[in-house]
Amino acid sequence: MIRLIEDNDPSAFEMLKLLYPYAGQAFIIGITGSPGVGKSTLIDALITQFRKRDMKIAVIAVDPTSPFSGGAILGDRLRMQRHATDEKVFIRSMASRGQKGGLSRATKDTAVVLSAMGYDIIIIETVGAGQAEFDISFLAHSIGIVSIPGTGDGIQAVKAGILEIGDIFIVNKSDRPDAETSVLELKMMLNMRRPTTCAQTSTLSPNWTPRVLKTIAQNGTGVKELADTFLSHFDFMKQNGSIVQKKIELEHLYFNSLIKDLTMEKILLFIKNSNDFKDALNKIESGSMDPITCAENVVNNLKVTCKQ
Ligand SMILES: Nc1nc2c(ncn2[C@@H]2O[C@H](COP(=O)(O)OP(=O)(O)OP(=O)(O)O)[C@@H](O)[C@H]2O)c(=O)[nH]1
Ligand SMILES: [Mg+2]
Repeated sequence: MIRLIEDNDPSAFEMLKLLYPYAGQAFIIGITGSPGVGKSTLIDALITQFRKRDMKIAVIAVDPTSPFSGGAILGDRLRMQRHATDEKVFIRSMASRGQKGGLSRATKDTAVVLSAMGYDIIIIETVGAGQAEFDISFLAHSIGIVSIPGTGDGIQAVKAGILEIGDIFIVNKSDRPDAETSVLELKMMLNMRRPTTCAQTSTLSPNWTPRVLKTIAQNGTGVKELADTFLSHFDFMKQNGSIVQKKIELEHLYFNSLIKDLTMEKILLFIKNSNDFKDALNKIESGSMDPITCAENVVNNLKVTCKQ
């Protein structure tokens, strides 16, 4: 099913419609941070913690940065290898391969499949956040931002708007010096963060105070607390009802991205079947008009009528 999604197979669309009513129970966690901060190692350790609670875990490792990212993806798989034989753990990597609607849609569709399959927790690993191409806050219920000590990541986070979307901030590699300074720095910046309400396009639940935790992913230090904190964030959202709001918000975003994709597909098909388009191709081929003017003419001549 996931392969069909990746291959833009039309049958995937039909199957997603059937699966959709069964999706929606899973808790979706986004783990994001700069390259190499230890996200995959941390997820590997988190899987161990969630498995102790007998939960079924799925991981989608997303690499939006490059279509030639075989290496990074291999790294992600390798770090989580020890769970490969556990039938209640599923790990999948996704790279940009020109999916319809981009990687966000493909990842969302994959999360629908995994949720319908009864995975309790779906973890999405992604490099960076707040990027135009892939925004984790469109997909996850709870977001963990991973940084490491002494890299000035905190300042970067403010610049990238990451502070606004994080629910849990993780200072990994805290076996390195200055971990405590990074924790304090993050806490200070979070104190200055503007309060956000659920109605805004943010993953912040009302009144949830973002947590800052230290971990050493390599030996599992602090990861039990991290797993507990993610689960308590989920409980918190369930108890105050904000999870319902959050899910509606995410559904709207999914709906909007579908509208965008389907509209684009329909219009492109219409254009490609038009005489204007064929004429323009001939003009480009004969060299009588440049492609820029041709494209402009085709689109300017477009008349869209909607059935009311
Ligand atoms: N010292 C130390 N090293 C760590 C820790 N956690 C991870 N590492 C190491 O950091 C390196 C990168 O770890 P990954 O888990 O691949 O990091 P990542 O963020 O998933 O990397 P990308 O997916 O490539 O962005 C590996 O060599 C890990 O062994 C830690 O807590 N302390
Ligand atoms: Mg990784």
